[in-house]
Amino acid sequence: LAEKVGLKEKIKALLKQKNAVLVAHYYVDSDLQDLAEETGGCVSDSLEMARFGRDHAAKTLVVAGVKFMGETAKILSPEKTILMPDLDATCSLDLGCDPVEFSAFCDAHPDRTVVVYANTSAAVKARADWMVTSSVGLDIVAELHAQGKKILWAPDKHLGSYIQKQTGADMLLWQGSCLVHDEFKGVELEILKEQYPDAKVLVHPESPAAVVALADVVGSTSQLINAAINLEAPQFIVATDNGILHKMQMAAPGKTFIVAPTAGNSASCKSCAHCPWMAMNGLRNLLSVLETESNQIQVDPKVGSEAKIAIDRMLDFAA
Ligand code: CIZ
Ligand code: SF4
Repeated sequence: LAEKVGLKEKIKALLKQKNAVLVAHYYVDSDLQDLAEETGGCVSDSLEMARFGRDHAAKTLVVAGVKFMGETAKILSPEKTILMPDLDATCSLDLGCDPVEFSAFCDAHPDRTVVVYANTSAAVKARADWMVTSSVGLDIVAELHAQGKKILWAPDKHLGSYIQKQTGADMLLWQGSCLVHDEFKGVELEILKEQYPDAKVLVHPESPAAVVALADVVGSTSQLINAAINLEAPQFIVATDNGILHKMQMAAPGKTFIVAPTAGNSASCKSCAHCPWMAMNGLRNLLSVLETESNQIQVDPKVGSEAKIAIDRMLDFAA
């Protein structure tokens, strides 16, 4: 504990000294979330992280999250220095959508509007017409569908088929998935619901359809946190990365939050459902990148300016 306090104090001093701000995702370690909040940074989902970083006056952004979040920050603010605690922190959706294969897929379907999820590389975003996050993806696809457009969607198949069902849009889906959300199980969730009949079920739409079907609320991380605050219930079963429980518990202290079951057992498991790449962010490597300014995110300027068109479309839509 004393070591933790010491690390936090050093990080706080360096953030100030270097005119840097810490932007953290809800899925990273609670110490990093608290630090971001205490130092005037932000703890949020990928949409709000992107906006906050772009609009903040700091010259250096430290992004505690995964690679696509650092890249998006760099694309929106090429003049800023973007640091990340570990450059190997990536995402199974990003890894599962190779830019060359993706580009060929787009070339094979030139009649479709290309909509990609934020969890992709800069090169994939550069090939897209729109980038969306889970908080606005449904509204954007609904709007494109109303305009008579056919969609090519990548990479998350569960989020894509959820949006397809909700909007009725014609969507061709890339077959990617998130290794954390893909593990939630419908049958086991039903059994857990029987044990907690008063609980409300909050589900991120990267989860399989059988899990989404049991939800009281389906939404992005921010939307699920709002539901945890606003819905009347003693318990909540939560199907998303367990990092989010920290924020939920702080925002709704009287309520109990339970992680939805994964991998073939009906009990919830607090250490399950945690992204191994989000977990690579810690106090030690955060301090080290602030000291050395190593681990700077770089994006090819041409790729970045093409990707920025797709990102700005979403930011303008969501404004
Ligand atoms: O699963 C993720 O990585 C999410 C939900 C990112 C985001 O949009 O905040
Ligand atoms: Fe990617 Fe899933 Fe990790 Fe989010 S939780 S960064 S979607 S692997």
